[in-house]
Amino acid sequence: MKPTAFITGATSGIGKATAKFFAKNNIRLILCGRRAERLQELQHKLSKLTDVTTLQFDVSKRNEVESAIKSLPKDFLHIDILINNAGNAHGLSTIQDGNIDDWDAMINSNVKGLLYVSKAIIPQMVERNNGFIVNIGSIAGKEVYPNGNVYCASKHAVNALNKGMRIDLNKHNIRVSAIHPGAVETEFSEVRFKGDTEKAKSVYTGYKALQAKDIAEIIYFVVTRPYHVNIEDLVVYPTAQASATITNRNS
Ligand code: NDP
Ligand code: 8X3
Repeated sequence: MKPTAFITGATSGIGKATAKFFAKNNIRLILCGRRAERLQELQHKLSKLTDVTTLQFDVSKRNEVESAIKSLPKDFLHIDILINNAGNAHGLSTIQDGNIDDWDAMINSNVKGLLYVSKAIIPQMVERNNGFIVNIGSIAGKEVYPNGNVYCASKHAVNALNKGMRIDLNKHNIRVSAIHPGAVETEFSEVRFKGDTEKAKSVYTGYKALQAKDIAEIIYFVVTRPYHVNIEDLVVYPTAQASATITNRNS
C-alpha cells in the first residue's frame, strides 16, 4: 500500500519540490496552498506519476483548515505523512519599526497554522499508532539575527512544538522530525520583501544557495528510514553559509 503525504505550502519552493520528489517515488499526495491555479497545474502534472488530490485553504484560518481537511475524498482520508511546511517571513525590520500586520501574518501562518493543521491530522495517527510529522523550521529557529525578531520567534516556536510533539506523541509510536534550512532559493525572499525582486535576488547572489530540491531530497530520506529510526532534527546550510549572518559571497 502506497503511503499518503499531506504537504502544506505545496504551491512553491520546498513544498512543491517535495511534492515532485514524493510523486516520483510513489507517495500519494494531498497538496495544499492558497493559490488554486498552481494547485491545479501541479495536480495535472503529478497525477501522471501518483494519486493526487488538492486542498485550497489558508493555514492561518482555523475554520478553513478544519473544513478543508474534513472535505478530503474517502481514499485520501488516511494520512501517513504530514509535512508542515507552509509559512513565510513578512518584512525584515527592527522590533521598533516592525509592522504589526506582518507580525500577525508570520505568527498566524508559521505557528498557529502549523498547529491547526496538526490538530486536525494527529488524532487519526494516534488512533492507528502510526504516522510521521515533519516540521519545517529554519536556522531562524536556532538563532536570532538582526531584524529577524518575529520571524525568528515564530521559527523558535516551531522548534519547541517539534520537541513537544515528540514528547507527547512518543507513546503513540508517531515519528516527529524537524528540518531547519539555511538560505534556500525560493519565493521566500520575494514574499519577505513584498515583491521587490531585485532585493530578493540579492539574498542569493555571490554564492550557491540551497535549492528547494536539496531540501526535498532530505525530507524524502528522513521519511523513508525504517520505522524504528527517527531523525529528530537536521540543520542544513549551503556550504557558503556558516550562520544566519555569515555567508561567504565570494565562493
Ligand atoms: P515559498 O514562498 O517559495 O513557499 C511558501 C509556501 O507556503 C507556498 O506554497 C505558500 O502557498 C505557502 N503558504 C504561505 N503562507 C500560507 C498560508 N497562510 N496558508 C497556506 N499556505 C501558505 O517559500 P519556501 O518554500 O522557502 O518556504 C517553505 C517553508 O520553509 C517555510 O516554512 C519557510 O519559513 C521555511 N524556510 C525557508 C527558507 C528559505 O531560505 N527559503 C529557509 C528556512 C526555512 P500559497 O501562497 O499558495 O498559499
Ligand atoms: C529562512 C532563512 O536566514 O532568512 O528561514 O531566516 S533566514
